[in-house]
Amino acid sequence: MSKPSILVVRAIFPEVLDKLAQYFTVESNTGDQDWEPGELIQRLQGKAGALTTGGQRIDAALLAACPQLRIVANMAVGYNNFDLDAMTAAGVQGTNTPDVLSETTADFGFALLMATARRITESEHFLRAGSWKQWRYDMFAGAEIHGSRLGIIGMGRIGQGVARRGAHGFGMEVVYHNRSRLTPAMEAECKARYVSKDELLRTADHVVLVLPYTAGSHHTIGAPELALMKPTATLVNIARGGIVDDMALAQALRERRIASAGLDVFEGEPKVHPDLLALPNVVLTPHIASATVGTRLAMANLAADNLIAFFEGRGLLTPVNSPVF
Ligand code: 8YV
Repeated sequence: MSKPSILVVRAIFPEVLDKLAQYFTVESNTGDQDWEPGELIQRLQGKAGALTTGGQRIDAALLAACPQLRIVANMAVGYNNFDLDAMTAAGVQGTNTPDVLSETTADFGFALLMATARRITESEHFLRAGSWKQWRYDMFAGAEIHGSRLGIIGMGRIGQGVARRGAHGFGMEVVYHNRSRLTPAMEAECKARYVSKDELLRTADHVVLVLPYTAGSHHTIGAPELALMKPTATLVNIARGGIVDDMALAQALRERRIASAGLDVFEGEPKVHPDLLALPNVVLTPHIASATVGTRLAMANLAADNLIAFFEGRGLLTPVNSPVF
């Protein structure tokens, strides 16, 4: 029997491509440049499966043009690049890569929080520029981490990881806001207390965003929310671009209405709002929260294993919809 054909839309680990080649006829993106939607559609012709990396929109127009497509395995936990209703209606399975990246991403969230509150990159730029001439009592004096109040919006697996680090590692008082409350046992494990979004924004010393991007979470943090925050507060976004109104944030940072921000994700990335690039009190990283070798390999393997399971007719590991076939 001939192997099903699949498309791998960006470069991934060679060993994962080798594994896929045992089960499929694989076309991969050897140039590793993002394909325009038209080229993606053209390359998907005759493909029954695709491995995507989160940046490729799978919508009704693409699905209509690719009737042979049966499964799209996203190498990302977030799947806002999927029009899930359109996929389900078209009978196309979607999968993602939860769990394998949670702790690594929580580590990064904490690293970004610390770099931002303690002004690490700003002070490094100062040093590299040769500007360090003498000690000064308030030189790069930042905000306290230990003993401060950490507010987490979005309390899934990654949010809980950030909470545990803050509460157990740094003695922070953790408050959170989420669509649904955690069970009392989970709240106890994270030492986290549920509060309203307004209370969180008004009282937290540091706010970390870890919620999924949906139409409902667009601009969760805009000018009105920034106005509620303490002028000494830090804002960290490791979730998705679009959850923060980047223009409103740049204005708040410029006017010192909040102290600083750490951003790993941006509206319209890889473009970054030029106002953010011009500010000293923001730490900017290129969407690397899950980027350790081990975690990225685990993500690629999980996406590949979903494809293999699907075509072998076995249960999917991490499905995100239930189309009727
Ligand atoms: C991915 C992420 O690296 O998993 C996610 O949702 O944001 C990252 O871990 C990214 O989506 C790849 O495009």
